[in-house]
Amino acid sequence: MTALLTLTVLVLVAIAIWQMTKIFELSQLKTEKAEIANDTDNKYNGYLLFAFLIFIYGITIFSFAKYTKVLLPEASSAHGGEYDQLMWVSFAIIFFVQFITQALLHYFGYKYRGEEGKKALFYADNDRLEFIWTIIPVVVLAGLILWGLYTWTNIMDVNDEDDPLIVELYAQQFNWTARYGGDDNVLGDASVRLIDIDRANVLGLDESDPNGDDDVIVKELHLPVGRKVNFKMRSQDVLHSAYMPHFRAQMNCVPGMITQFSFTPTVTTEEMRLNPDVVEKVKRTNAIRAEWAAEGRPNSDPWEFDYVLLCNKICGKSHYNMQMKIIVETEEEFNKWMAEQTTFKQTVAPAE
Ligand SMILES: [Cu+2]
Repeated sequence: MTALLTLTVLVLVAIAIWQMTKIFELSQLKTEKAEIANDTDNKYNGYLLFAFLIFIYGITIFSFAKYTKVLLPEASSAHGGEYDQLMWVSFAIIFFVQFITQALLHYFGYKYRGEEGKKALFYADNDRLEFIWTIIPVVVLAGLILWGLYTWTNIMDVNDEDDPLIVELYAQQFNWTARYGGDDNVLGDASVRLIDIDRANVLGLDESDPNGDDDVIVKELHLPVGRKVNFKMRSQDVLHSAYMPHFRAQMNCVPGMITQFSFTPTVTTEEMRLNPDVVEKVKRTNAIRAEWAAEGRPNSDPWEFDYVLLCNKICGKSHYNMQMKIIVETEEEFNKWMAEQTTFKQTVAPAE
């Protein structure tokens, strides 16, 4: 509150000084037209344009140098490479075009600055020039869009070829639950209307559907490396979004319908922990955490890399913490883990 008052006083004082200066200026006898830019003013503005050009190039280079490290590490899914390539090519084109157009824009602003007695040339149009600056963006954009559509169609082709593992991701405020199809790899029918918390039927499985008996419900997502996974997303309450950044995957979870996404994990958690970018990130994070620990602040335990499933729709007050750990492991490790899990039939309480 004090800060706001101080700021208000400062602003008011500034306005008062400005007004007083104006009154003083108005009271002076005018000898020259001070409001109209003269050659010196125009020259300064021309130089300022150049300075601004250097500033935007500088800040671009600075941002690339300093912040590239916060980008995601190499993709951990089969389709991720293609997706990243599309993004980097788009970045490169944008960077190249902005580098040239900004230079031209500011150079011409400087070159043709106002000068006493100089008159602008009347130049109606030039068909060839207009053709060139229309056709180049058309070709480049059409290429990018077509490539994007092709990539999108490839990624979004959810089918049952190659014996995919079927996994349901169930979103609710504010946590995730995963469900596997069990031995038959078929998910039992479910509806939010059948949820029975007292009997531990938390996902609303339809008990009359035998496919659901061997379903496995978990709070930590395990995936075997190299096997395609078909995700079926459901939401209990509001819009959520299942976001698995390391796998370049995201799909909205919509109440009342099942949405799908499919990908093949290609790098195990163990392998990813050895990735140079990840090693660096862990080092940086733990350096900050060590400082926190020294200050006695919470959440300062050393961190270890894990894949995560995050919610990417602002779905309520604890949205920020809506996440689930994902472990990508070898098929043997996965099968061993799966064998230790209990099925829906084993965990649900008998009906009275
Ligand atoms: Cu959410």
